[in-house]
Amino acid sequence: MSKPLDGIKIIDFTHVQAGPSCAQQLAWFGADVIKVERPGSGDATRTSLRDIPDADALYFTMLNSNKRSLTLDTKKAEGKEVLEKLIRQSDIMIENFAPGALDRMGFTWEYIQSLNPRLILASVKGFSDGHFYEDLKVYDNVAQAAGGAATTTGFWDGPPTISGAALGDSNTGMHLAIGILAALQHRHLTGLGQKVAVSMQDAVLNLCRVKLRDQQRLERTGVLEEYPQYPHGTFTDVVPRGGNAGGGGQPGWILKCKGWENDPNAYIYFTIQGTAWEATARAIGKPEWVTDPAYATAKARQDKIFDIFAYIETWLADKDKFEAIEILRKFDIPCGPVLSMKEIAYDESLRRSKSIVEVDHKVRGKYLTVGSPIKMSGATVEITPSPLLGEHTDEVLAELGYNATQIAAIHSAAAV
Ligand code: CAO
Repeated sequence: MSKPLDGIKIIDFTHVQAGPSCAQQLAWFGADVIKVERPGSGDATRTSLRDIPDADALYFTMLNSNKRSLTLDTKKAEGKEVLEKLIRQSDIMIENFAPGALDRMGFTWEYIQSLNPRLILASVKGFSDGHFYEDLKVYDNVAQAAGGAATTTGFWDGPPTISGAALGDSNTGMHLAIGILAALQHRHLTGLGQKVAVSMQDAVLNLCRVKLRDQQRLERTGVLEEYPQYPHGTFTDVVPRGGNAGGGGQPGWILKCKGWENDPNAYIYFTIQGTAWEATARAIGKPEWVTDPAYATAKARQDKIFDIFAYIETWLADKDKFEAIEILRKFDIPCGPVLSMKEIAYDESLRRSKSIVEVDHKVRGKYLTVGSPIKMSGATVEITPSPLLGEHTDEVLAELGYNATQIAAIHSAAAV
């Protein structure tokens, strides 16, 4: 079966997570992705948080599947020449080095365009060009802090909190992939490549847009009715942390189920959907709340929403999270279990949908990784293991037209 990006060649000049996640997604769509790494060391994630001595760490293997690895010292003349050849023959180059690093290497946007005007150059930086902090090196958590995620995550009596989801990293990578695909389509129309840039701060902010909504509502009305602070607490002029409240106007919270005393994940997320109140009241054994004026409308329930959640927790006390969902799903109530990473790793549904797959790596053996979250009827994604450092160097150099003697010379120059 053909793949959407068959025939597209990508130079993956990225490292750590934000850039690699983007290039990996495009590899899953069928692009030929050549990861360019520094000889001897490669992407720092090959050795970060290793669980098996001398084997590429999971951090690397889970972000670099379906790629080939080419080692090149792009600060040396021999390496630069190879990179130039690659640029001439490729469709896309993705990079996420520190601000200015590519220019310092000699590969300015102007120079890249002169080598190949059809090439799309896609970059991740912490902050946008021209931003006050444009020169900063940035990892995920800084972007979460600067993009609105940290200030709005956690509880009102605790500090700003970082999400476990890589909002600054893989999320930025996915934004970049969208930009690249749009630029590819634009190239069909114009024949020209362009520069696509996504800052990690912007990518986080894009996911925090409802909090920017709330800032404006707060400034206009002084309160945010769906937040736990309303109506009993107080508001300042800044959007507060809302704990586990839902952001869409339907009250929701994380509720304890049977076993919560010993199991940190014995919880469900429960939403009291306005239109499902009758079903909700019946499901939790309070049919009288359907007609009782103190509970019948969302407005009437507002000042006692946490009493209602507390009651639902007493109803949940003899049901584990899966039993609770089995009951609630029959009433069409929007809800779901809090799943631990262990439950997710062994979840049969996720294995069936290939959202979690097992792959066999030459050195480390079998490991789990995520599959493509994007499913397409016209193409399937087979996840292949990540490459060893430089595994495809000779193969790629030969494809670029180098003969055995020239390849040997490139290797010895890199070793010096
Ligand atoms: N050959 C020769 N030199 C190479 C090379 C290669 N194949 N690959 C990289 N280098 C060089 C770079 O040119 C750079 O050299 P200079 O400092 O002399 O310009 C050097 O390696 C270090 O690159 P770096 O500054 O990007 O790496 P770092 O580990 O110091 O910083 C990071 C890492 C992620 C903080 C930084 O790259 C960054 O801010 N990137 C942009 C934002 C980003 O993507 N962050 C998310 C990372 S995922 O959490």
